[in-house]
Amino acid sequence: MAIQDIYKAVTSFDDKGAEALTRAEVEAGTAVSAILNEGLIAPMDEVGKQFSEGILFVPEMLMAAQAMKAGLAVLRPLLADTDTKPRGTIVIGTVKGDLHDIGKNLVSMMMEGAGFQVFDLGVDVDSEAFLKAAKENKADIVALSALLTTTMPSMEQTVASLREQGVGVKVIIGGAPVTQSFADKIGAAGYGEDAPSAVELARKLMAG
Ligand code: B1M
Repeated sequence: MAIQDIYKAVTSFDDKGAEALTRAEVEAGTAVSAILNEGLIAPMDEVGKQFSEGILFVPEMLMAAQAMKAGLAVLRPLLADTDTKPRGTIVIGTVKGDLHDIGKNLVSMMMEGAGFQVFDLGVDVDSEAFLKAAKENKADIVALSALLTTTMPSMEQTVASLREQGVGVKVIIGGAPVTQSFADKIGAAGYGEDAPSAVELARKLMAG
């Protein structure tokens, strides 16, 4: 039994295995941070890379994310007791008027897998709710998803509202109809084409 077995369980979409192996590794006394970084986060980086290269597709990414989450559920209560600090805090949601959540959930899970603390507000989230959650949770990043051209203006409204209220968070956006030029136009800090690039972007923004 080794951390590499957890890594393999995630990359082979085995949620029961990921959970059982994570539990066994914890019981064996392995450092929680090592299990998290090498057993659960590292395989998601690999899955994200293979997705970008066209080797894996959305269903596989979702299955790997589920396996990662099964392992993460074992670690979550222990993380607060260790020196494992989250990489940053993210408030995420699908914007007002929009009920699509598969891509947003994927981004949310990958962010969690990458070591961020994630507050997922769900779908049809208005700018006030993003504002409130960003303040309450001292978010570093607010992540907005939209799948409809008709709901893209909700992104603009949310960016404007966060700016008007002086909440010093960085806003990142994504979703099928969204583009980098739209992100530039509305003053978002960045655009992620897919879940792995959203994670990469969030990491860069946290690095300054
Ligand atoms: Co809807 N729908 N839908 N739909 N739906 C689309 C988006 C559409 C393109 C279909 C079409 O006409 N070809 C079209 C939008 C047209 C447009 O505006 N340009 C459309 C429409 C019109 C509608 C309704 C209006 C239909 C109707 O009722 N007449 C309605 C709207 C409801 C509403 O939201 N108010 C509607 C409803 C639905 C369902 C409820 C049936 C269902 C959603 C179920 C759910 O999400 N729980 C649904 C679905 C499934 C789709 C399609 C088929 C698939 C979307 C999806 O989940 N893709 C979609 C057509 C399509 O895309 N092929 C369609 C998989 C997902 C993993 O990809 O969400 O793009 P995606 O996420 C990607 C990236 O975009 C990115 O990362 C993910 C991958 O790594 N990403 C981010 C997403 N969010 C990000 C945030 C980031 C960064 C990256 O940073 C913050």
